[in-house]
Order: sequence, then structure tokens, then C-alpha cells
Amino acid sequence: MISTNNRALLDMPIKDFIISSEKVAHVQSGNNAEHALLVLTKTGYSSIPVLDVKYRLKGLLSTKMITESILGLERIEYEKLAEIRVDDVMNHDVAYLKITDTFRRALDLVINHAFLCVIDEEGTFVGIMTRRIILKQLKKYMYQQN
Ligand code: 2BA
Repeated sequence: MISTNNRALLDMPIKDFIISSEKVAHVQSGNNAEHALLVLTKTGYSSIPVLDVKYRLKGLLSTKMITESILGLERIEYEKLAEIRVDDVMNHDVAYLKITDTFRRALDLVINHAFLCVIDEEGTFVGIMTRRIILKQLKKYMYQQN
């Protein structure tokens, strides 16, 4: 049975828990893989959002996707990095949240995803909600119960 307190958390709008877009490392779909690998390596994140020039969410990109694309039979073909576009190697199938969604949907999705991209009514990327933030909120509510 869900307590009143838990329901309050589940029904809470996600907008207060978002890491806003200007703080989120991202690449553009037209960037080449060399630039993307640089961003991933420098920021230290294992996966980051891919946006178009109008800041619309297009996919997710990880270091693994890039290295797989340059994996030859006997060696890693680094020279290909400059020719490969982010668009060609990213994952197009992205689980995302709408800014109007509640914590309940975020909790459902974050079980299988380390972070979720958040878009507004026009489909513009507004930021991310991470597993860390969701766990922190859950912990806060669980302690309040005792
Ligand atoms: P990962 O990069 O695999 O990071 C897993 C966890 O390791 C993060 O969990 C965070 O607790 C820690 N971590 C990794 N890199 C960090 C860094 N540079 N600074 C501080 N902590 C770091 P979450 O915070 O729950 O993030 C989950 C995922 O969300 C990350 O997975 C990453 O893919 C993405 N992410 C988080 N913040 C981001 C940002 N500002 N820009 C782009 N992607 C971000």
C-alpha cells in the first residue's frame, strides 16, 4: 500500500529536480566522432545527450558507441574518427521525460536508465534528471517517514 507521504512524492512535478541544459555536457548530431570523443573523455560522463542545432533531443551517445564504430579486425582505426558523424553511431531510441511529468514516471524509467533527458512542450531539450537526484529524493522521503 502506498502511504500518503509517498504519494505526495510520486505526484510531485519533476521540474524542480532537473539539471538545467546549460550545465549538461552534450554534442550536436552533426559533430564528428573525434569531437564527441573529446567531450566524453574530458567531462568523464559515460553517456551524454545529442541535440540538433535547435536544441531538440536527437539521441544519446556513449564512448562505447564510438569505439565500436572504429574497431577494425586487427586494430582500432582512429583515423576514421574525423569522418564519422555522431548521427551515424548514436542511439536514436531514447527514453525521455516531459517537463510536465511527475516523479512517478521518472522513478519507473530510471530503473533502466542512469539519466533521463527532459523536453518541453515544443520538444526542446531543457535538461536531465539523474538516478542520483531521484535516489536522493527517495531517501529524503523515506527518512521523513520514520
Ligand atoms: P555516468 O557518467 O556513468 O556516471 C555515473 C555516476 O558517477 C553519476 O551518477 C555520478 O554520481 C558519478 N559521476 C560521474 N561523472 C561525474 C562527474 N564528472 N562529476 C560528478 N559526478 C560524476 P548520476 O549523477 O546519477 O548521473 C547519471 C548519468 O547521467 C551519468 O552516468 C551521465 O551519463 C549523465 N550525466 C550526469 N550529469 C551530467 C552532465 N552534467 N552532463 C552530461 N551527462 C550527465
